[in-house]
Amino acid sequence: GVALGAIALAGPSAFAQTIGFSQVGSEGDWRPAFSANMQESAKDYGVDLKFANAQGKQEEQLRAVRAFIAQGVDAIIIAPVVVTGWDQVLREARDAEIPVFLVDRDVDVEDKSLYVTRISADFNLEGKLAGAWLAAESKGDCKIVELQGTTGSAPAIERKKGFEAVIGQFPAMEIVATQSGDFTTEGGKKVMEAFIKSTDNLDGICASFAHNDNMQLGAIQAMKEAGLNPGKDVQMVSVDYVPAIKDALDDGEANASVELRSAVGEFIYPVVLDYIKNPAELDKWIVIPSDLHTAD
Ligand code: GYE
Repeated sequence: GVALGAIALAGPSAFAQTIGFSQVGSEGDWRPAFSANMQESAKDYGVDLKFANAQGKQEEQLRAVRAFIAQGVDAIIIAPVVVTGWDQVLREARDAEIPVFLVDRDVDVEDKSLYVTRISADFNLEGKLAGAWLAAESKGDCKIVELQGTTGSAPAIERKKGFEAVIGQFPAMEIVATQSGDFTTEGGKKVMEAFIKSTDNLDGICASFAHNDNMQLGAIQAMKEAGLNPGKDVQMVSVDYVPAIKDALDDGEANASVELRSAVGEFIYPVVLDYIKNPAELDKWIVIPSDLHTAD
């Protein structure tokens, strides 16, 4: 006991906790900003962060998590690509007595005790905020094209559900075309090109709802190339609020974006580090607030 205080004076590095972080990939603009924040703020918390980029592949994530287990890290943080397929590897972490924290995306496991908690925004609420904005803007009368995020990912599932829950209250609001653009600018551009063809130049379409800004930015490009007026003829609403969509909002080519905070290391590390010191049961979800922005 006596030695503890004295050793603590040696500074955080003497007690650095080693944390493995399995990140989805580097798609879009939000994800790299989130990765950079996790890496930079690790230093502020004296965390030795082992960062693994899965390039959008769940197999890579499973490999990374198993490598973290083999290294005997103090905790594992996962931003899961998709919700399914996690039970087995989470059991392996539990058998090794390594606590697992989810950040950003969710998993679908029967036994929620397999992870300590999830620290993330409420994607369902984001979809609702987007839908509520569009309902007000269109006075409840709007045919919508939807650009979905990565199939099977929590944000694609929940943003769609939340959005549909709100527009479902308005008999004249309807999604007339929907497709996945995989959360990328190129994906969004391709999907919007297909929508432009299938709807005769977006004839009668009042809005584009994209599950993230990068797909919307790709959609804006596709529409401009087709001689259409994004932000004017078609209302453009998306999620993330990255710098490029702020520019598009200023230019009147986008109309609304729900902010997803990327500087969230300050929410995540204190929870993980406290738990390592004092493994007390936590709420299963620690929610980071969301906010809707428009041009004004
Ligand atoms: O909105 C998107 C990213 O998982 C909520 O993933 C996140 C989403 C985010 O690629 O831009």
